Formats: sequence, C-alpha cells, structure tokens
Amino acid sequence: MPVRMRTVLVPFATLPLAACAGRQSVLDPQGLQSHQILNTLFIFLSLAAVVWIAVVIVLAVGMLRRKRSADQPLALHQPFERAAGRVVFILGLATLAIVLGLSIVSYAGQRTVFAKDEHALTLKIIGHQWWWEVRYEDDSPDKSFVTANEIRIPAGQPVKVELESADVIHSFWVPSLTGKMDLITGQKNELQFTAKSAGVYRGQCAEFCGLQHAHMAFAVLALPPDEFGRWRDRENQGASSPTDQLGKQGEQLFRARGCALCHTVRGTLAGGQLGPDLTHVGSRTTIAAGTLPLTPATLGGWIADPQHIKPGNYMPKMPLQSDELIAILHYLEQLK
Ligand code: HEC
Ligand SMILES: [Cu+2]
Repeated sequence: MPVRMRTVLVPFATLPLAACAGRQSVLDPQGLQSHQILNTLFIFLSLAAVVWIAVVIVLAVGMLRRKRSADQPLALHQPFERAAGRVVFILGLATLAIVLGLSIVSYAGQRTVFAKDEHALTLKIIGHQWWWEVRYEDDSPDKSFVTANEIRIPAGQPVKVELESADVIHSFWVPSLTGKMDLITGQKNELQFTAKSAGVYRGQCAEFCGLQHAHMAFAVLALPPDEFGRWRDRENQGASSPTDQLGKQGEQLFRARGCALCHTVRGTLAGGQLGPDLTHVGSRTTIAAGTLPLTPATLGGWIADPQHIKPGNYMPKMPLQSDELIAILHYLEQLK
C-alpha cells in the first residue's frame, strides 16, 4: 500500500477502537445490567459468527468441487436426492435448536436487566427540550428536591428511574450502565440499574427530539454511599443567601431581569418552572445539559448569550448590562 494512502486509512481503521473504553461505552460495562447486555450480545455474536463461517466454508467447497453439468440436468439421481433431503432436515433441526437456544439466552438476560428491587432508590426524570429535570422524591417533602442534568446515585445500590416527558419523546441512555428507555408524554416508563463502582458515566438522549437533541447529555455520578448521603443532605437545603454586596445585587437582578420567571432557586422568591432548577447550580460539573464544563467563563458566556452556545434552545438572550451580568454570575457561582 502506498505510504500516503496508509496515513489516510490507518486513523480510520483504528477509529472504532477509540470507542471501546471510557465513560460512555457498551463495550466497557460498569453496571450489572450493561454487563448482562454485553454477555448476551457476545453469545449471539459468537453463534452467528460460527453459523456464518460454516455457510461460507460449505459454499466455498461447493464452488471448488463444482462438476460440469450433466447431459440431462432435470433427471433425478435418487440416492443423492435422499442424502440431500436428510442434510436439509438435520440443518432445519439445528436452526430450530439455535433459535430456541438464543431465545432462552435472551429471556434469561432480560430477567437480569429488568429485575426489580423493592428497596431501590427512586428518582423521577423528566425530559425537556433539551435538558433533564431530575427529581429526588421522598415520602417526607422536606427530603425531596429537584436538580438538573446530573444524576448522583450511590454506587453498588440499585436505582430506579421513573421516566416522563414534558414535550416530545426522548430516550434515556447511559451505555456504561444499562440499555435505553424512552420518555413519553402521558406515560410512565421505568428502568432500574446498579453502578458496580464509583465513577462518572455519561448519558445521552437517544431519540431525536428536535434542534438541540445532540446537546442533550447528562452525567451519572456514582458516589460511595456515605458521600452520596452527605450530598443529599446538602442538596436538600435551600440556597444559601449571598454574603457580599455584589452577590446580593446579583440575587435582586436575577429577579428584576426576569431569570426568576423560568428558574427556581429554592429558599428565595425565584420559582419559575420553565428552565432547570438553579438552587445548587454552582456545584454542578456542566451546564446546558453537558454542552460545556461549568467554569466562571462558560457560565458567564451562557448567561450573556445562550443562543450562541445552543442555538434554538428555550432560554432567550436577555438584555443585560455588563455590570449586571457580573453581579448575576457572581450570585450563581455562590449557589453551591
Ligand atoms: C424563558 C425562560 C428563561 C429565562 C427568562 C431564563 N432562562 Fe435560563 N434556562 C432556560 C432554559 C429552558 C434552560 C435550559 C436550556 C438547555 O439546556 O436547553 C436554561 C438554562 C440556564 C442555565 C444552565 C443550567 C444548567 O444546569 O445547565 C443557567 C445557569 C441559566 N439558565 C441562567 C439564567 C439566567 C441568569 C437568566 C436571567 C438572565 C435566565 N437563565 C433566564 C430558560 C430561561
Ligand atoms: Cu433527544
């Protein structure tokens, strides 16, 4: 192969391998369910490969040993016909056995993937164009809270997510942990999964849901159970009031400039429901559904012009003076 062609082809040939590991991969399972799905895939794939190779070998032998056609092609050769009939019958039985066997493998796999645990931690997840509302609901309302685009769970414990949609059909998919499940308006779907160890796993909306579908990602953070408990206690509390002058000014501007019409900050007068809950936005790792990592620069850029970062999303560009922007940014950064 000419060197130039090789330099072009090699990166393409190795591209699929790049997807084999990392925090979003079905081939590197980190959950009980995704492990089972990979096992099932492996069994199906191996059997299909064996059948395919056998067919190709028989075909090759047939082609190599091909005889010249007889003088009377329509005349039947009885012993040969009988032998051929037997082969077809046996292969028919083998096909039946393989299909039955794979059905059993698939059924057994599904029993693990869709197993229900009574004591699972239950979350409600509501898909919006183009972000995820995450509700931790407890029997006592003072232990229930709402967050967005980030799902923190205890590692090693079963989690149940109840899935609904506020608008169109979305699909919840965390390849490293489990299979997909759709979020549909007016219907409650649910999915259970268990992260085997602590880590950060990436999820992605897997059903085309409009303009910014590709920017509708989320993170699942599996924490050691005691750390999860501490996080949950902290998240339960309302927003801390700003301590400095600039922060106080930011809190006022957050209401005066209309942000509070769409966003809730628990413990303040801001109670809008159209956008993500921002009570603890300062402690999230990304903004705008995984579009950007959360830093002062990206947060400021988002508030200044969300339509530039995520064109067509439902947060309008708000007319803000630069000192107002700085005050609001300073306020939001304190919402840890
Ligand atoms: C008309 C409703 C609306 C208004 C007004 C609005 N937002 Fe938003 N905001 C949204 C929506 C919807 C999103 C989610 C966008 C997405 O990711 O698709 C959002 C996202 C955000 C985010 C990112 C949150 C996250 O977790 O990703 C921040 C921060 C934010 N808005 C701050 C503000 C501030 C500050 C103002 C006032 C200057 C404001 N918003 C005004 C609707 C609004
Ligand atoms: Cu989508």
